[in-house]
Amino acid sequence: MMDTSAIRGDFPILERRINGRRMAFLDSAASSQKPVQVLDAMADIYRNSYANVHRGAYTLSQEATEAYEEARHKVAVFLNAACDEEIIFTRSATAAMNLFAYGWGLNTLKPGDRILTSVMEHHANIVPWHIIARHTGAELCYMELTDEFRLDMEGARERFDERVKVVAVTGMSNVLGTMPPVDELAGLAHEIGAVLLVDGAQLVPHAPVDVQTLGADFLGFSGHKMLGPTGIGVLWGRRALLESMEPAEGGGEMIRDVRLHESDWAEVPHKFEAGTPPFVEAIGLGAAVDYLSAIGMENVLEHDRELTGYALERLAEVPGLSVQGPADTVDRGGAISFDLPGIHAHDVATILDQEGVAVRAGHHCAKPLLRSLGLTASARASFYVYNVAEDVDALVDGLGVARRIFGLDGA
Ligand code: 7TS
Repeated sequence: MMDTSAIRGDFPILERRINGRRMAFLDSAASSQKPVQVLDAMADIYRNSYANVHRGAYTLSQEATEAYEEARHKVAVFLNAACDEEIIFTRSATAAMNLFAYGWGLNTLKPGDRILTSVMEHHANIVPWHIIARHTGAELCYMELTDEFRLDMEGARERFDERVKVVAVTGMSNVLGTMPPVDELAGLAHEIGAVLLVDGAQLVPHAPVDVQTLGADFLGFSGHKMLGPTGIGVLWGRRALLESMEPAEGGGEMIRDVRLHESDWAEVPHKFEAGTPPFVEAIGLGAAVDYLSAIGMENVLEHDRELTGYALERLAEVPGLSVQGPADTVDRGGAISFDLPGIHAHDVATILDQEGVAVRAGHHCAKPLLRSLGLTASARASFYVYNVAEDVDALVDGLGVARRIFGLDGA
C-alpha cells in the first residue's frame, strides 16, 4: 500500500497554512499539486539543457530533444501503447479532444452521421462536437443516466446504429465520479464500425489504463491533473488511425516538404505537433509518470477508493446533504459533488476556505449534466495520492460550520 506521509513530504505546497489552518486540498479533479520530482525535472532542463527541440545539431538541442522523446516513451509505457508514435503531445485534454474532433471529425463526418456522447461529459467533450456538427451536418446524440448516476446502458444500446460514426465518452465523470463501462461501449461502437474516443482527463490520473485492453481508439488527457505541469496533454490513438487522420494545425515541424501551394505531412506523431512543442512541460509530465508508476496505479486507485468510501460515509452524517454520484465505490472515482439545500455552493466553498478546506464550486464545466440534475451549481471534493482521512474530517467539520452560520443546525 501507499506511504501517504512520505508522499506528502514530496509536495512542498501541502505545508502551507490557509487562514491559519492546516490546508486540506480537495480540488485535485480541477488540477493536482506537484511533487518536487516534477519541479526539479523541469528546472533541470531550464538550467542545464535548454534549447529548442528537433532543430539544432548542437549539444543543448540534442539533449532537450532526447529528454522530450524520452518523455514520450515514458507516457507510452505508462499507457502500454503499442509504440511511442501513438503518443501525441498537446496543450491539454481540451486540445487533445479538439485535435481529434477537427483532425478526424471534420474530415470524416457527413450530414446524416451521428456523434454519440453522454450527458455527463465535460464541456471539452461537448463543445468541439457542437462546432464539428455545425461544419459537417452530423448530429450530436446523447446517452442518459440512471437514477443511480450510472450510464443507462439499456437506453444506450438503442442509440448504437449504423448512423453513429464516433462515440465520445468520459472514462470518469469529473462531477459524479461515475466510471462508465468503456469495454462494453467499445464493443458496441466497433460492432457498428464507429470509433471510440475516451475523455481520460479524470480516468488516466486515477486508475491503471492499458490502451491495448481499454477498447478505445483514441484517449485524451491532461498532465496537470496527474502531478504534471499545466500546458501539456496527450492524445493517444491507434497508429493506423492516426496515420489516416488529417492534422488540425499547420506550421513548423509537422511537414515533410512545403512548396508554394501545397505541403506534405511529416510522419506521426510529428504531423500533429505543429510549432515548438511544450517540451519542458512534456519532460515534467514524464517525471510525473515516473512518480505515479513508482507508487503503482493500482495503489492510487485503491487509495482513492478508500478515501471516497470514507467520505461518502462521513458526508451521510451531514443533515440535508445530498451527493450527486453513485452511493458506493464500485466503478466510481474520487470526485464527490454535493448539494447542501439552503446554502449556495459558492458560500459552502467560501466558508470551507475559512476552515482551510479547498473545494470547487460551480457547474464544473458540465452544464448539461447539472441542468439534468436540476442544479445550477454544486460543491465538489476530490482526492489524490496526498490526501488523508484527516482532510475528509476537515471537510465534514467545515460543513458543520457552514450549517451553523446559515442557521441550519436546528438550533
Ligand atoms: N474532461 C474532463 C472529464 C475534465 O474533468 C476536464 C477538466 C477536462 C476534460 C478538460 O481538461 P483541461 O485540462 O483541458 O482543462 N476538469 C476540470 C474540473 O473538473 N475542474 O476544473 C477542470
